[in-house]
Amino acid sequence: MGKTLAYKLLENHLVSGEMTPGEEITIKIDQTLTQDSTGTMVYLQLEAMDIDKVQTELSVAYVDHNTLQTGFENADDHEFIKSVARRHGVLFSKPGNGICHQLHLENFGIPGKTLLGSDSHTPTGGGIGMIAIGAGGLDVAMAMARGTYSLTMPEVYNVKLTGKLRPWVSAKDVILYVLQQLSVKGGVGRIMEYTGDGVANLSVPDRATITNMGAELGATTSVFPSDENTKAFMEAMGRGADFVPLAADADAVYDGVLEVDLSTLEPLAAKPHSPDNVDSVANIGAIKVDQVAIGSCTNSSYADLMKVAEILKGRKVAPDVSLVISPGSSRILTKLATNGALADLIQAGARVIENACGPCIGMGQSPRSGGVSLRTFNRNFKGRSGTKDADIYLVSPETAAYSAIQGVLATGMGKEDLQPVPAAELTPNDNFIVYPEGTNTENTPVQMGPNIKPFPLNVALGEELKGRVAIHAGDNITTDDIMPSDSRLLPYRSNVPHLSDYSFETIDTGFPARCREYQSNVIVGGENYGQGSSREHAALVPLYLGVRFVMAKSFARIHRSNLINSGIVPMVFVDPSDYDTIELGDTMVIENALEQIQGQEEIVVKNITKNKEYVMKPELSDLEKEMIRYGGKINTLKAKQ
Ligand code: MIC
Ligand code: SF4
Repeated sequence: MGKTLAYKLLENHLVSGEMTPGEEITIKIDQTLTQDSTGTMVYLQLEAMDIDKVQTELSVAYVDHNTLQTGFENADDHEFIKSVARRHGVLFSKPGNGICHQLHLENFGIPGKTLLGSDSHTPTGGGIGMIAIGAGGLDVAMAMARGTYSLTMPEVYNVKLTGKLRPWVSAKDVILYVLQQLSVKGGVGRIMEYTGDGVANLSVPDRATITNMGAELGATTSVFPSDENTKAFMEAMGRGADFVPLAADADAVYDGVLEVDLSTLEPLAAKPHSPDNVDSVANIGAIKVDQVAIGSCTNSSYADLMKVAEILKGRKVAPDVSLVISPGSSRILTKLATNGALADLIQAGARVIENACGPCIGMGQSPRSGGVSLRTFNRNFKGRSGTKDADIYLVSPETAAYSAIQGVLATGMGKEDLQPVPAAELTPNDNFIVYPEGTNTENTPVQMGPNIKPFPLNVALGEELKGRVAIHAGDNITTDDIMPSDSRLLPYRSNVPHLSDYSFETIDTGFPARCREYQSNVIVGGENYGQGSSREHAALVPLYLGVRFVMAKSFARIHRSNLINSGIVPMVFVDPSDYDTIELGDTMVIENALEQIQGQEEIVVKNITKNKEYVMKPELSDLEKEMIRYGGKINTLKAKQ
């Protein structure tokens, strides 16, 4: 029986465990990346582990999220990260260099290697045949300290591509189509592996757009083969020597398949407020647009921005539209500046902003109240733009640029020609990277600004776990709901006490006060609880607010791990209809908690208020049970030292 590419790459890195879906495996991690909004926590945790040099082949600390610097907080965080990076042999990418995932593809990614990143869109690296996985900060800190990562062996799901995209249809439409078919939980417990004749018709930036948004499917990661297009990309980045050809066996067997004929796809859009709420641009119709935002780790490549420049050249952004463009990297912006495309963008009326995440994470450029914003980004969760009542649509760069001119949602398909963008070499720019060179780097003093507060720690599991239901939430609750992020809050990513006042702000402003009143708390959620980002603040803030366990219909992968790393028990309803019988304020208790959680597959949670009993499954591996027992990962490490 032939092997899938994902299986081969994992097998090459296997340290322990059986490679059967659902079993826990430990793999060697070759590279790690962090970004600044999760990075401060990662490096605080790394410091707590008391190591000298990192154990990976390469670790990079990027600064791309918190670049507004409206006060001292962000700049202090940057200094902190830079000092710890130097101390432990980590490369530091200065703010302004670009977005971590784009930069990693350009500068450091290598086909066949493993990459663990403290950001959910780390699977962008799957575009060049890496096994690139997003994880919580503590897992990334551990990977730096030990060079390994443990995960549940996923199934490998095949997306088989045939045909060729038509002009005005792009990689973004491919992944929006997959999301429409499979939904935001369609990838949970899976690696999405792309194969078929159609693969050869997609460039690396196209593939990276698709693997990037595999995060929105909830997938563990996504991967493309490494082929002639990969070679061309690596050469254009000045790294031809790093190319390695990789593919699945011809007779590889998959756990499921979705066939996509690229030549039949049309321009699509994800409507508010979920990336899988997809319809065609034609069906949605010519809705009036207030803002168009082009960029993010999904669609800020050189090819994307050149398509945008071609569409805008010699034309004018509609009077009622604000068009904002954030290039993915310093290399890309340099190329646009030297070939004249930047002038075309500005001349048309575009606002070109810093090479960073920017509006994608609500760091500036919030749309007007009740406004409509078309974005080439990957998430359109309610409130994420910084404007609670704005309607965000996710679209391709082609659709975004054409709509910016028309002032309404529109595609140029069938109306205008659009030429493919020829590949171009992007001159390397090392001047934004600080290398940890020299002797005695381990003596570099750690720079801690006053905004950096210690992270909360749980306590060992007691005989009884008891708490009151502080929120009864619905399906697909995002980490943006649990711990919102925007220009007000992102500067406080190293200050959990401050963040705690805003938890669940978008859906229930009473949550923090209720938690403080009850003191010991329970969260109840629906399907896919904790989807979205890797931010462990969505676990650390509830921990700080006294949350002891979470009862849900199902969990998203990274958030579930973050809860366990914090010593909070995630549990799944055996009978999902139990969910409906629970109300806010109910008192829940797990008797003999230690014995039940450590020993049994199914445990009983008593609802004392309603006099009911619920059978729940914690579904914990042996390592996870240990973490719950000691009260989280850090406490486990300490206990076992
Ligand atoms: C996001 O896109 O939501 C983020 C901001 O990049 C997060 C990380 C974070 O919350 O810092 C992610 O995707 O993991
Ligand atoms: Fe940055 Fe947005 Fe990508 Fe997250 S999704 S890494 S905020 S660009």
